[in-house]
Amino acid sequence: MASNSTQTIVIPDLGGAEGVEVIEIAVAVGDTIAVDDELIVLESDKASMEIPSSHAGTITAIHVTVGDQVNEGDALVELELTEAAETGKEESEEQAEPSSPKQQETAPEQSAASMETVETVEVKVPDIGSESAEVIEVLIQAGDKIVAEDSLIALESDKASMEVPAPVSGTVLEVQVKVGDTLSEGDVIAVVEAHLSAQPETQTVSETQKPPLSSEPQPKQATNKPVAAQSTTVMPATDLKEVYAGPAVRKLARELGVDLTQVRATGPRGRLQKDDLHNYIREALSKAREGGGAIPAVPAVDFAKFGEVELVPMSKIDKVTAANMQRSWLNVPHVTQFDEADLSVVDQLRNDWKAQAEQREIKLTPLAFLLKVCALALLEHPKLNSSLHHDQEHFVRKKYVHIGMAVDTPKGLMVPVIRDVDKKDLWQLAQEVIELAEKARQGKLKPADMQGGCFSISSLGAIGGQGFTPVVNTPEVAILGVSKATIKPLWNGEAFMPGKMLPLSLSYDHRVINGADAGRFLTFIVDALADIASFEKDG
Ligand code: CAO
Repeated sequence: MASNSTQTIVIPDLGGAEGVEVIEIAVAVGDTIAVDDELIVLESDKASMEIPSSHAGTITAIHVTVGDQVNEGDALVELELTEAAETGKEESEEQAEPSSPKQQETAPEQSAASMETVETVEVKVPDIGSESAEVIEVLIQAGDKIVAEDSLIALESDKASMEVPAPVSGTVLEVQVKVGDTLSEGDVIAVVEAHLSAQPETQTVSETQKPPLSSEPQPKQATNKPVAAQSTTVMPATDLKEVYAGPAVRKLARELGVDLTQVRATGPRGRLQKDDLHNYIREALSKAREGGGAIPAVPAVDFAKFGEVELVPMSKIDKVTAANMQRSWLNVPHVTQFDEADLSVVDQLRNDWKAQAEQREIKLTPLAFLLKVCALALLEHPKLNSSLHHDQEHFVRKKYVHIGMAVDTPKGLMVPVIRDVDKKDLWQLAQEVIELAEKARQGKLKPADMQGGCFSISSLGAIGGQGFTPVVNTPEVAILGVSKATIKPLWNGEAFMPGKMLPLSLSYDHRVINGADAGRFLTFIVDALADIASFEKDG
């Protein structure tokens, strides 16, 4: 249970560093965090470190923003402590430091004498804030000339990575560690012939007389793996574990589905920053727009060279339709199946119900019958009433039957959805067709009116044509194209008789539906239209 007790978490000892920049904030107001969860990432020009929380609770305020320069003791976040955290800790509601490992003042001591002295120094692992850490990179070799603060090795514990800098300037005599070694505080990293002059080379040199024989440098903490290269642009890593990025960037990459190994880092020492991620996505999108990747771009043509032209702006609907059609066409392996249905019975019924239609003031077109039989077909063939789950490992079977109907409007193609088609009678369906088509043509459809479709019908029957291949309205998996019914001679076994034949085309997503499924589905529709009188007695 959450309690109302609050705690201000402040910036801990930063090893004497001042004005350290906040480069990432890994939490947001409302987040519930545990002890040791990362709060922010700080980065000076030399090192970066994650600041973990000393308490568990819910974040109610964040006092810093990216780019702030912070010092020890600055307020970081406000936490509303969870009950467990309160009882588990003795701390009052005073300010508390995060439980970050402290960076120690471990500067080498150096002679203030005027003559340069040469001493052999064992450089040891300093206090690294955890029991042990693995060597992930060795940046020196015997014979190297180093100056104080040069990085010697990079260590990584389960929480953080850090570079261990040289405490003195000199020549490396011997390196005693290799990548993969597990080191603890006090282990010898290297033996260095230290050159100690009267003029201190760095500000970390103290005033004492002699350098210690063993020297503990100060670790430079970094989130994840630091990269030795000093260049500002680093080639993408090949392994995600090799990517040098903080938790906030990793989280963002996960949310956006970006493979961080593909992203070029521009931060200090090859650190991946949020901007790198944004640039990567921007580039990918612009490549896609230009038809990058596998799709060759269509060359721009100056049509005016060949005659007079006029530029007509695309409506919003035109643009949305273009994007949807391209997405569907590129993603869905389309197959189209054709058949013809005998519309004689439908026509007969429409004729029989003429008086009723006039009385109800509803125009009963073949479309209402098609909606009805498609709903029956979807109930009978649930594979067609499904979508591919975005995990690509499941089909989503829908227990409802909502059917979209393509409507031609002055502003472009719109597809309003008729809900629960299976539960409505022909008159209700005909009424809804009229109402939705009217709403569409007047531009009065709301987004909700066009959502939730399971299947679509595109009827060009009143316009003409003998057949077409409609594009699946993905994530639906099939669409029925309806062309113009015409009178054709039908052989009844003895003679040719006139029949009104309706051309139908069923386009389907071959990832979800195979030819046999589609064949059975379309045959069901053809049969049901011929037999509609048996289950639609009076509409
Ligand atoms: N064959 C022959 N005649 C047909 C027919 C068909 N398949 N379908 C409809 N008709 C007839 C109707 O019976 C009506 O004739 P009567 O007035 O004599 O009864 C006439 O054509 C006009 O019908 P309608 O268009 O008013 O009504 P509808 O229910 O058939 O269609 C709607 C409604 C909204 C679907 C339609 O108006 C429309 O917009 N169609 C275009 C859809 C489209 O653009 N599809 C393409 C999408 S993919 O690019």
